[in-house]
Amino acid sequence: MKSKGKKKKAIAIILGGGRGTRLYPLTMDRSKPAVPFAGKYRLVDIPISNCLNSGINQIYVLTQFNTASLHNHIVNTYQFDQFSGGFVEILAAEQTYTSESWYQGTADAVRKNLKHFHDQNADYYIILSGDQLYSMDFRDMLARHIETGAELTIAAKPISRSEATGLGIIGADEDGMIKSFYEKPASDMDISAYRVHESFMQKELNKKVDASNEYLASMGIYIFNAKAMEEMLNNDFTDFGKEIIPEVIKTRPVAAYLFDSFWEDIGTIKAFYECNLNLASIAPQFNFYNEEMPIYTHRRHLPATKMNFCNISYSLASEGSIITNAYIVNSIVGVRTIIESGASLDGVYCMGASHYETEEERAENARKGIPNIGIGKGTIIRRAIIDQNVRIGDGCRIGIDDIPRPEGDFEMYSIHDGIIVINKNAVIKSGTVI
Ligand code: ADQ
Ligand code: ADP
Repeated sequence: MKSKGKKKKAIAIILGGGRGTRLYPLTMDRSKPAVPFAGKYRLVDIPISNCLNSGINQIYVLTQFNTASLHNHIVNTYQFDQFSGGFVEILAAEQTYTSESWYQGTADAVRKNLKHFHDQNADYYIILSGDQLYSMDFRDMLARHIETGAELTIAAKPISRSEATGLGIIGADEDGMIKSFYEKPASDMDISAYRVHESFMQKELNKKVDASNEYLASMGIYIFNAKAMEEMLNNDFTDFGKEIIPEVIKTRPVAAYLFDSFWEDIGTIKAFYECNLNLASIAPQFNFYNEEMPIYTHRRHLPATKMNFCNISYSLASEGSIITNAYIVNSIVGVRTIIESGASLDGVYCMGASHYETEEERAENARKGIPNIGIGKGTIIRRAIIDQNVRIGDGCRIGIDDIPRPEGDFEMYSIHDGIIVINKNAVIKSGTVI
């Protein structure tokens, strides 16, 4: 029998975050991939689900430190049968905040783990960001990577000039081969030389170029030929966007893969907050209801949410919650959230709780004078993120009164871009005004 040769193999490497300063304080006690998202998911569920939906089941998650919540989530959620060869493995730089051996950047994180990847004997490495919301079949991107003969393919989203500032801008020729690249141009910089080729846009997306789509942004999603990537990392460069890409396009074939569906970087408090709340709107930009591209998460075996005398609209309620006589609008109620009578939420992402308190624990809380986990009676909250296991007492007013709210990190909460973030496990006494 004639051999067909070795089947080509791709493995995925998810960049799980640097020091996590942009999502602080959500990353104070946990690594970024474990940040709760959309009421019942964790951020890492998005890239992992995209991989699984694309037939890729060998997945590494690179993170600075492996927190219990990330470990539990991965171990409890992603289980593969022994014949599939599938795994999701966390590769953490260090367990502590003070170590010098932290990953210095995205390329450094990949380089420090090359041995693990090399041992997999893969043909392609798919590098993904850990803080983006999108749904993509990486097989399409891989097909383009193979068709163009590129050593590196970068997923590219057509954007307007005003969107270009925080992103890597790609200059491609009429065949979509990348000839220039500029990481995060200032808003007043002239980038007209990077304007997308009319014929490339027409051929790939069957669209005309106009002001809304005239530049191509790197989505931070890369497919490398395995051997080429190992060569490209054989230096001291620490970052893909800042150093590796601008360098390799000078000498190697690098292609752009156009992606024109919803894609959003959610790596800042503001973007994270807005993206979450958008999911609760009437016509969300991201479709969680697509059965062909499901987003997977931990099966918790929780009861359905109970609602008594509630007025709830433009909101999502995750399983296992108990909501009594509450007014909730433009909000997400995360798993196991207890909301007491008379509470009112507007523009709130409430992440919920990791467990229910027992009767004994609640009696103990009463003795100590601390609120139970959840949101107390008559408390009103607007424009806030409530992290997990937070105890908010009765009659609190958060984000309601016309008072000065300086930005910054405080003992129990932070304020970033006008969004109040109540820290994980925080205790907010009855009557507190923030
Ligand atoms: P940024 O997202 O700004 O730009 P970066 O901060 O390098 O780039 O983060 C990329 C991903 O890697 C993120 O998911 C981040 O959490 C993770 N990451 C960062 N440092 C890490 C580290 N030390 N260890 C592990 N993971 C780490 C990039 C590209 C741009 C592109 C945007 C698209 O550089 O060209 O336009 O992504 O969002
Ligand atoms: P989820 O299962 O909803 O994703 P987490 O992974 O954050 O939530 O946490 C669930 C875990 O919380 C449980 O598996 C359990 O180990 C832990 N847990 C249970 N009771 C407590 C408790 N009293 N305090 C802290 N953590 C608890």
